[in-house]
Amino acid sequence: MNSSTIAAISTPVGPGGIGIIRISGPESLNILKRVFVRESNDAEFYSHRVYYGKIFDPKKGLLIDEALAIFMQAPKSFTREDVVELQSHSGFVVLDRILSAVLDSGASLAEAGEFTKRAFLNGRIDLSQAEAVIDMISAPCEAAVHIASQQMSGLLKESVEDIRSALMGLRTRIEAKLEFFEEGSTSEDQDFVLKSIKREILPKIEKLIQNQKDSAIYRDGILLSIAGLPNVGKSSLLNQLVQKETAIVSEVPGTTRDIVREYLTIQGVPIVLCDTAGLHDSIDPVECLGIERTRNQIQQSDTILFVIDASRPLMDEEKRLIESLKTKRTFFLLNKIDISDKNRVDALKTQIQQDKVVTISAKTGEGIDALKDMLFRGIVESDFVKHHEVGIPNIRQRKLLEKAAEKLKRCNREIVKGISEDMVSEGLKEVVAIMENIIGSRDREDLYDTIFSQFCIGK
Ligand SMILES: Nc1nc2c(ncn2[C@@H]2O[C@H](COP(=O)(O)OP(=O)(O)O)[C@@H](O)[C@H]2O)c(=O)[nH]1
Ligand SMILES: [Mg+2]
Repeated sequence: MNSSTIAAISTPVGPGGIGIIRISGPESLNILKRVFVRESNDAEFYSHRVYYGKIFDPKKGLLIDEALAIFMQAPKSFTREDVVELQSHSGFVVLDRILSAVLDSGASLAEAGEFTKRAFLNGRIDLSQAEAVIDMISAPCEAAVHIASQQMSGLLKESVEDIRSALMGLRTRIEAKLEFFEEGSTSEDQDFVLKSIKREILPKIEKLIQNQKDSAIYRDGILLSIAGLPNVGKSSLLNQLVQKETAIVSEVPGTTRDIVREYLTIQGVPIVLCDTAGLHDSIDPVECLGIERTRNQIQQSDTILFVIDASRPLMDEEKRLIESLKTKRTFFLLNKIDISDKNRVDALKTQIQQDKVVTISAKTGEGIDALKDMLFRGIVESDFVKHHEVGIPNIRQRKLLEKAAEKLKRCNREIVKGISEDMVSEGLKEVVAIMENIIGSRDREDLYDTIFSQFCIGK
């Protein structure tokens, strides 16, 4: 346990109904008694009860604010230390004065993430759970919150521990042979290790890596670009999807030159939506620059919305573009159906010959909900969030898992070549160490400092 007592403002700074100051460490209760005065003058605080009183500046004896105080006796608290929470009115000056009073009474200012770090160092949570706290705070959408909360419950930790103990089992088997039989292990043992790695351990690691890849869209969102010839209604579509007049809509072709970005979520998936300059041969140098940017943007995007004006026949240039988009996930949108007719739309569909075709009117909003539905189904191909059982690593953990998989594959190749048992055992030991770094073995100060410094102060 840490001997110092730390404090910080734990709620966002700014005017608000309630602000919370959190204190953690052995002096928490004494500090509470120094700054907080109850109406009844009763000095006793029972754990996990809420008390009403007033906070005074202990140096000057001045009243700061009325407040509620909660004392949480160790180990039943977030940090497993004695914790006090003071709930006052929010507002920068009030909270700052209370924090000063608490610091004057014996606490030191907490560093970023120090509360969570203590929870980790005191064994309340493992590293993957601590990282889930960061993910939870910064989750951009519901699905990301869901992933983070699963992580906090320790699902990944269980999977990693499972893999770790399987590896330990293999090591023990080899080591035992090395200890007791001079002639070393038999080819039967080597074969057993080889098969266990290949059939049991590697698939588990690979599943975790895949889970991280699949979940990335929930954490980072996807990049969706609207492309097409000038004047087909790209900017109108962006405005319709985000329900505001972000991009300039005009009947003058070549209006949009720079890339316009907006953010939206479709059923919890964060999306960065980009409007681009219309693609065509232009002689205007500024427009040409815009078109160049559009081409780069298309390259970088996860998915393209290719807009076609359905009130006129397909242009040759459009045919070429449709062909060139074959390698990208593209949705083809037949726009302006409010001024087109069924025969023309059907003819266009036959010409385009793609399955992801949606008819819309960016002007009236017709077909936009169907488009959103189709996008969601097309992008989130699996029922990923609800149906994974082994936990979802973050990018740091995925890198370690990839390293582990690489080492195991190498280990297997070397077993086939006939390396010595102690080399195999050494290889397995390295992979066990990697597994321990994923969940954290509580003695890697350097690693923790980097991870916890990503937190905000007060968490
Ligand atoms: N009738 C009709 N007009 C549209 C529709 N979408 C866009 N427009 C019009 O087409 C013109 C070009 O639209 P804009 O969004 O600027 O196209 P962009 O050049 O592709 O970005 C404007 O006059 C829009 O009002 C639509 O669905 N129906
Ligand atoms: Mg435009």
